[in-house]
Amino acid sequence: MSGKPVLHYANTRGRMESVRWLLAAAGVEFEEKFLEKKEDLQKLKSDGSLLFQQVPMVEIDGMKLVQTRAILNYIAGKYNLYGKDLKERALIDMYVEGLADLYELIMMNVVQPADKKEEHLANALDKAANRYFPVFEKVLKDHGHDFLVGNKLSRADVSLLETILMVEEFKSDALAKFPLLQSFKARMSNTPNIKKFLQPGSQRKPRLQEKDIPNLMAIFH
Ligand code: GSN
Repeated sequence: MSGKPVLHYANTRGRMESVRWLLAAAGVEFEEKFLEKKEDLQKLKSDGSLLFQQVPMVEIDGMKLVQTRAILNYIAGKYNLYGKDLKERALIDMYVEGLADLYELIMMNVVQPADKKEEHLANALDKAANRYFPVFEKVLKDHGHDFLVGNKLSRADVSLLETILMVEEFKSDALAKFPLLQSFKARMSNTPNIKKFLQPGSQRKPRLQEKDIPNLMAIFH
């Protein structure tokens, strides 16, 4: 046993990517076991590894954790990325949940029917520009520190960077009107652990393409 966490999921972003991000930001090395076909998922199900017969599943500290949020909460707590008290944790939770809503909206664009894709994307980008990004621009301004909560890195900062980069994949100038988010992005991208994760060859996964969907459907449905 190497002692490293082992991530069980398909070789795609999906629900596991935020787990990869959080571990990488915490400087934790991890292994991945990729499900390549339905039988791989079936095997995990039949050997009792999946509490709800679903992945993501992460083997860590002798546990087989499932449910994405539970996994993220555990990693954030373990690696001190979850605030210093309940109030900081509440702020972090609000920021992370808001970002998760935006992330999911953008992520779902790939599965929209062809005649709805453009409208769906326009709505998602409008929400980014007019609902979510202004919130974080203001938080950075009012809070006055390099980080969203307290004066140290938290999982909220990691989620914000992950989400910004995802939005920029669809609209490269999405931060044009948000100078503090621009400097946040530059600063965060240059912290050693994250810088490493952003380099080619890391365990970060590429944006999901329409051509990848049939493979995933074959595993999960
Ligand atoms: O967030 C979570 O981990 C759960 N609330 C949902 C997990 C989930 O939906 N897993 C899917 C694959 S990821 N796709 O979106 C899954 O394991 N499906 C297989 C099945 O038999 O349900």
